[in-house]
Amino acid sequence: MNGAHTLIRTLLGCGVELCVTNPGTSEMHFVAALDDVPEMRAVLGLFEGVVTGAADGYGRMTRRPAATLLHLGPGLGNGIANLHNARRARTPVVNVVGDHATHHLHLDPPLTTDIESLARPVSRWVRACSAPGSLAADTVAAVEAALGPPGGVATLVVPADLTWGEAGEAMSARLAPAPAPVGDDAVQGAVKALRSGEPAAVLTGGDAVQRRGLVAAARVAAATGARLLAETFPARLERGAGLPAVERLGYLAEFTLAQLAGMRHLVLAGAAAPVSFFAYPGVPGVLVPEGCEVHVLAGEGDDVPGALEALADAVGAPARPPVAGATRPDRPAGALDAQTLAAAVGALLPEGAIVSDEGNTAGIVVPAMTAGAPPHDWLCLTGGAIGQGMPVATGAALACPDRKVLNLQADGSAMYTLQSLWTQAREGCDVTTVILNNGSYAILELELSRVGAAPPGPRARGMLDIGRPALDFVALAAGMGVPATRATTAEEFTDQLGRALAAPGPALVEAVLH
Ligand SMILES: Cc1ncc(C[n+]2csc(CCOP(=O)(O)OP(=O)(O)O)c2C)c(N)n1
Ligand SMILES: [Mg+2]
Repeated sequence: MNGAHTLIRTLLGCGVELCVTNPGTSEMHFVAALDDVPEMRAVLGLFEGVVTGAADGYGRMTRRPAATLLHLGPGLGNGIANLHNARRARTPVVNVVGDHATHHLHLDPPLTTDIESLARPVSRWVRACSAPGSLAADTVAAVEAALGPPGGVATLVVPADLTWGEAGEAMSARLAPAPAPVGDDAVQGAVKALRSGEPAAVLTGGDAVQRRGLVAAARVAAATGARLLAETFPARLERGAGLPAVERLGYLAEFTLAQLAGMRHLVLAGAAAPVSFFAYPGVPGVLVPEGCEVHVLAGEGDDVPGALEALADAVGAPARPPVAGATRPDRPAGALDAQTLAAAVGALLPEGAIVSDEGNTAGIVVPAMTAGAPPHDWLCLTGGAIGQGMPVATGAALACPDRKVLNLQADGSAMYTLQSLWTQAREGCDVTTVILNNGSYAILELELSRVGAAPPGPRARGMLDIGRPALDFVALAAGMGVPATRATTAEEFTDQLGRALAAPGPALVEAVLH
């Protein structure tokens, strides 16, 4: 038993059962030890953004961390965008980064870099193991830090010599840190605001947008007439027929301003007060309207569903709130565009599906068209760093092998972490990927005009056009072992989506949009 065994067995002893890896020479003892510890599932990603995004998707669904295994600073650097999204999603992740052996580091060999500085902005906890005797305790501390409410990325840097030498016994710990209960002051403050008779809204986020929190928030809304809202990009939203419907704030500042217009009270439950994603000339950054008072019912790390239940009881709310009815759009016909694509998804979304949504502009109407579909989960682009959808879909499928994962995937964002398909094929992940192929960075065409830049000339347009040459997603998927078809009409798309959803295992449908 060497340090690698100690590390892996301690992870297992703390409930970490999946390790998503992209290893290098400094992680070879970890890799070798995997054969001795078959209880640890090990999954290979062919790029670190796949690894970190898959850990995020897994953690969003299980609320238990997966471990990563990354190769020194450059490997971590490649994985940072999706660690950023995981941080914004408050997902527990144990981010294991290998380093050179302690006695080798001072030679400054080519792969040497400042790993901790790279890790810090995306991690709530960073520790470099420095002694074999503390490897097990450091690993327990990493899992504890990842799980600490509301959850986050804990980075453990492990020098190679600690994995090949003796590091003592593995440890185990039952870690289930509880969120902090919310004080009565906060509840009473919200009661007062919601009973004021003035227009009010409850803005939910974090774990307030899963069943328990949503039911409580909808009870509050039913009792007080407050508007029920959710943050723009929730990490995991439970929705569909039988669940309370919640309106998400819009991505564009103007939309959010319109949604909040006239509000005098905004009660925050697990969400931050809304701000604009970007600054635009003449558009405010803070999106809380003037004259609207913000009341924090429960914040990050608090027991948000518990606080909402206390609030619901305090306002004498009915036990059962109104819920979304079961309705589906008809199967669409005609041209394949954002509208008909959304109708097809609404007509076919299976019960219990997990939707990894990186549909971007072309996916904008899918939420409305699936509001009455059977209950499902919706995973959003929490941190705005694109290239999340395919890895998160992969991790969600690893977490929930008995559920169908539907990845709504815009073409430009797909090209960041397309290698996810290979992992899906190798692991038999039950993921249907829909590529929304509009041949463009369409959102940036819109943003270009919104920021007040000069009208685009041919060179500027060339930076936003990804249709020259046209990407062939059917061929790209086939090249990674995922069966794929291409649809150019609504009828073709609906047929192909139905077939992909009916068959187990990975499949891809390329929707060529008009
Ligand atoms: C990591 C990262 N790089 C770049 C961007 C800037 N960016 C935002 S949207 C976008 C293009 C999205 O294109 P696509 O996924 O095809 O969606 P569409 O806009 O066409 O709906 C880019 C490059 C980003 N948000 N994150
Ligand atoms: Mg696009």
